[in-house]
Amino acid sequence: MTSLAFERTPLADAELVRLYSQMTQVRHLDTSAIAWQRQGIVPGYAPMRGQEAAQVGAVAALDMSRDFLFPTYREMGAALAAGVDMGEYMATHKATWNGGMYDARATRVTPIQTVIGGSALHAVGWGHGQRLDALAADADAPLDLPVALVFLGDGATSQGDVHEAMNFAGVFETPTVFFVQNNGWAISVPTERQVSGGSVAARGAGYGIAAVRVDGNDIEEVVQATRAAVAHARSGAGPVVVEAMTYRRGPHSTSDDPGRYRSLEEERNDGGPDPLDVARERLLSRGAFSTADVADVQSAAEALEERVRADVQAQGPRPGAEMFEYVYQEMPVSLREQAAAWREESDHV
Ligand SMILES: Cc1ncc(C[n+]2csc(CCOP(=O)(O)OP(=O)(O)O)c2C)c(N)n1
Repeated sequence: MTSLAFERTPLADAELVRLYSQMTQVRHLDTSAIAWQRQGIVPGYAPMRGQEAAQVGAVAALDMSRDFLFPTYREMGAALAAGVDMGEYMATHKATWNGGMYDARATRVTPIQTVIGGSALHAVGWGHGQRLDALAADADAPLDLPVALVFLGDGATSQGDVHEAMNFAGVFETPTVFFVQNNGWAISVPTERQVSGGSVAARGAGYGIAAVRVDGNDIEEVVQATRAAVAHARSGAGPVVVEAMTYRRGPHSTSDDPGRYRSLEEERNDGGPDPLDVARERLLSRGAFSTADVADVQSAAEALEERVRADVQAQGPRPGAEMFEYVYQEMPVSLREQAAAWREESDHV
């Protein structure tokens, strides 16, 4: 494996404060979203407790004015860090055909993807286009490419789509960062039952692409490694696999019962240090933060959650006719016929 080197120097205090604040908001929203599901505000949700440092840290390494993010259904923290409005994002979990209500083009965050591994191909295709555009503009200029960062789970790396994506990313040297959150599980299947070859990062060698494995509970390590990966991809040196070792500290989704495949004791022992505790202890021990600052960050997170809950509750159902819109730029005849038939049938409902 070509192992990607990265700096292990600490982040500046102000940056760590900013990232800790984001992680606290994410933790609070995540915990609340599970309660919202129980209260019937959203029909379902995919919790991400334990993955805050991985997601917030990965996005901190990007330039959201020109890079693009390809999330899965578990990337609420990444969306928040990328500046997506959380009311519009949480609409994603209201089970409408629109997905979320946020604007993918303006935010540079694609709609969430529940087809496991599917977005790896989209990210590689987008990046390939960026490279071709840059070469067409000036073939001799040093490359300074927009980068696609695609989030994957460890389970997703068992999918054919991901092998195709990594292979062609390597062949075409696309500016793609495959950011794999290895949270230990693919629903009820542990990593060791579905990833062959020792690690996900080891896959890089087979595709001739650089790879690195990092402690996903340590935000500073995640940021520094992902910055190195983004710089590598931006310069035209090709894709990178970043494997962030995390742990999914709760159920796979609000309809999963993890008690059927792991014990509470295993959950406690295997989780590793809580990423929020790691960041907070570091700030306190450096003297960059007081306990009063911790309380202020928590109050800001609570205020954000109240605003987002009010926004989500205020969103009514979407008009049925919308399901035919936004699919094609020009609606084909067959779809127009379906829309007409649907309208006729639903007229008397
Ligand atoms: C193509 C496809 N196959 C199967 C599924 C069903 N499925 C939903 S989540 C999941 C496991 C994903 O695990 P991982 O990639 O590790 O991500 P995590 O959920 O742990 O974040 C599967 C198999 C799916 N959504 N899409």
